[in-house]
Amino acid sequence: MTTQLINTFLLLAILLVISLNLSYFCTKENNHYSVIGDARFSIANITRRISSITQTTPSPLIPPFIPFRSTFVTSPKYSLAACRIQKNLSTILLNLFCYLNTPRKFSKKASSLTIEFKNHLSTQTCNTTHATHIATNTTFATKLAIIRDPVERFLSGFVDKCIHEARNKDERCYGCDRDMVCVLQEQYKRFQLIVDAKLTSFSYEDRHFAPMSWFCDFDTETIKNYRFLYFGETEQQQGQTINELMDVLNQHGVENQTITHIFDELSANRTKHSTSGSAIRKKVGEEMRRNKVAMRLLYLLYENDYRVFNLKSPFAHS
Ligand SMILES: *[C@@H]1O[C@H](CO)[C@@H](O)[C@H](O)[C@H]1NC(C)=O
Ligand SMILES: *[C@@H]1O[C@H](CO)[C@@H](O)[C@H](O)[C@H]1NC(C)=O
Ligand SMILES: *[C@@H]1O[C@H](CO)[C@@H](O)[C@H](O)[C@H]1NC(C)=O
Ligand SMILES: *[C@@H]1O[C@H](CO)[C@@H](O)[C@H](O)[C@H]1NC(C)=O
Ligand SMILES: *[C@@H]1O[C@H](CO)[C@@H](O)[C@H](O)[C@H]1NC(C)=O
Ligand SMILES: CC(=O)N[C@H]1CO[C@H](CO)[C@@H](O)[C@@H]1O
Repeated sequence: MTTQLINTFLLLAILLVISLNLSYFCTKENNHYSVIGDARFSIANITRRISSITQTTPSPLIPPFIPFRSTFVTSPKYSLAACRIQKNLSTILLNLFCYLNTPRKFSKKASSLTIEFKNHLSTQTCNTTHATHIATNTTFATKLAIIRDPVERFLSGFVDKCIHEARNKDERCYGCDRDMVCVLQEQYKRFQLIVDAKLTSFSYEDRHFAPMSWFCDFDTETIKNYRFLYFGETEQQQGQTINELMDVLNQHGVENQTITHIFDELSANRTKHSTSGSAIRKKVGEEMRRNKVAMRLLYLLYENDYRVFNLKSPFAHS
């Protein structure tokens, strides 16, 4: 018991030192979440320390890096690939990469990346845009992953799946009938079973609520190969993410006209792809933060995501 406590404090101390040092470097960095040049603060070094500690100490936290089915999109022409984690963003990524792979097939009028665009996509192009296991493939100089605050990601999924979708499907979210603690408890049990390889088939909910570090073929080594873009909750932060994405396209030789078009599409439709502003999301979010049981379960499920991706954790500690 006491060794566990000491280990926890050690880990916290290490994380504190790392994040203090990182914040010093990050203030000068344009892209806060991309891999930092200094080897001492590489994601590999950070995750290695974490995994060496979590492996020797039995922890109630859901561990990182459990291999989970992931889908990717690629554009070999531009040496670009992306991992699709979040449902809505992943739809955008798919459309974007399909567009990159066949930009000239579309007139300006019929090329909305979102709704209209879908009707004009060539199935063949889109099929070849899909890929598996790109994390170590050197064909792609840049491998993108868009990450989001883990608790905000859960909240957004909860509102979408367990409130909106559950209206028409009683069995949705394990029949919990909008009870967040019920969903979290069930999900915690299921994730523990998955970690112990005791569950062979994954539910719709598992796929939406699994920790981000389970996707993208991430492990302590492959995570180094990714460039991370952070998708924030405010319009301003999301606008910044779109700008960073456009920079990446530019660096990879995508034509200005194509970039301009993609930029206009994403900017015009940005707010529609986030529920962060909705009244119900605000209300459920406030209830969530007041509910100690829900926050404790969220800590168990997602604290390792905060550590792995070096995001500021909302949990005081254990
Ligand atoms: C980890 O950090 C050490 C210095 O503390 C450095 O020498 C080493 O190259 C780093 N390893 C990686 C994989 O970044
Ligand atoms: C694209 O994939 C779908 C199913 O994934 C398949 O039915 C279809 O035949 C494929 N089309 C082409 C042109 O490869
Ligand atoms: C890397 O990706 C390219 C393009 O999708 C593919 O042709 C190649 O087989 C992949 N290489 C490996 C080692 O998977
Ligand atoms: C394309 O954009 C780059 C900078 O992003 C600029 O230097 C270049 O002049 C632009 N080219 C055209 C044809 O507009
Ligand atoms: C995802 O998109 C659907 C419509 O396609 C929308 O109703 C929902 O609010 C979106 N959810 C999130 C989390 O952005
Ligand atoms: C899905 C969606 O809302 N698509 C819209 C994106 O923006 C363009 C231009 O404003 C609209 O025409 C699309 O309907």
